[in-house]
Amino acid sequence: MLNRIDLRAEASSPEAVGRELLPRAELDVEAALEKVRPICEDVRHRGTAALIDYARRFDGVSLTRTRVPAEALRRALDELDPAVRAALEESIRRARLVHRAQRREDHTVRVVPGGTVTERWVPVERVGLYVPGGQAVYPSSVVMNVVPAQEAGVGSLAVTSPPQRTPGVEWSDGLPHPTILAACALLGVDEVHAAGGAQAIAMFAYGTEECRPAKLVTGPGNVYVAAAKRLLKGVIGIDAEAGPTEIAILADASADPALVAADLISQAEHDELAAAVLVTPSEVLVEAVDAELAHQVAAAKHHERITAALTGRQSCAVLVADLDQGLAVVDAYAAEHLEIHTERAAEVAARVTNAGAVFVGPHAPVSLGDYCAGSNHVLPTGGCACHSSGLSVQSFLRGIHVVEYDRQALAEVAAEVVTLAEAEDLPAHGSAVKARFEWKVPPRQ
Ligand code: HSO
Ligand code: ZN
Repeated sequence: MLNRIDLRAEASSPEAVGRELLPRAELDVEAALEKVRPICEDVRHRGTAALIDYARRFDGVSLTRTRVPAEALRRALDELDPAVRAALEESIRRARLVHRAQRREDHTVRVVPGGTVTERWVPVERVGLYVPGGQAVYPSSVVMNVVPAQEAGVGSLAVTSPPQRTPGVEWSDGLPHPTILAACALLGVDEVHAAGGAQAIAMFAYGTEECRPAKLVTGPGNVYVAAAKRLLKGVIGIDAEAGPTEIAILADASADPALVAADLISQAEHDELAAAVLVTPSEVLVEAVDAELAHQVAAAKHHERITAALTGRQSCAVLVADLDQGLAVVDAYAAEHLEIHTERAAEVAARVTNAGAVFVGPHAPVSLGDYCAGSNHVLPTGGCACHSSGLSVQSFLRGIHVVEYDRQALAEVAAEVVTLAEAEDLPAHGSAVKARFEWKVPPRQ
């Protein structure tokens, strides 16, 4: 089922296996830019009226406002299935444990006597969190966005998610999915908007009558959301342009093919463009996983979507000469999620340098991380794990350097500042320091 790529004859140095080695799904954000530009401009000028028009056009619902009434949030929580509520509560509890530990303390370094630099960690004042709708409903993404923002101390939080019709729940017509509303209520988020796609990002960037502009927007979305983030990056801060989800599995002959197949399928379930990549030195394992896939995919609820993802060019089984080469390949690929199914998995995992999150051994599937490990599931895709991290408390903080020098401490380093300023041909920089000491304004001619 998976395309085969045989790298056994290739060199295994990281330079030799570049980022482009394995194919990735093509996500044409550039093409989407032209479509989203007029939408964003429209929201900028017409605010809520534009959002209402797009909700009719793209979501097929008629709204009178975007802000979800408090009563709807309360009702969604009241009507939430108790088992789902308990599971969300556990997910929140674990996520809080991990994210609370990410908080940063301010700290002061005494550089010289009389000269200090303090790093002050300050939360972003207002944040907009995007929760996708579409093929699936993601209350878990509410948790993964809101918990780190709250733990960072963000004062003002707004969630947005596309308006929709939920069969059997008429009161929520035109609102985000009731489970999304319930998750917001559970987390104490009281500002929720019914807006999706590029127009929702524009709402956060420019603000509307109902939604004060935010300073930062986070959360995954489709290609139009990614395009709007790219377009509005100067107006509002963004976390990342999320692409289709990816799972890579580094496995040896000790791996259980049924578990490997189940985990590949679990992420292929998201999207036809999702990538499932198996990297292994064992041909026997590749055969066994393929047999398992054929069997398990047929029984899966979303088998069409899964088949499209697993047979797409972005998914493959990669044969490597040994685990060293396997590590070089997965590092070059820099997957959003990387599972290690090998002997001494923790030792192998410790050698990985590029991955959004690493899942070690047979009892840590990606699905655990998607919901209840305590880790965050908003992770870098498309190879961005080689330079970026997943969402965390840090994503919602800024470190501000506060510089305090007394006269003596400044005097002691004045010559160096002047020398460097002159070396850069910026003498006014040096003059600003000299002005504190002997320097006088040259007399008028
Ligand atoms: N695997 C997705 C997150 C998710 N899975 C949400 C299920 N619900 C991207 O990391
Ligand atoms: Zn998932």
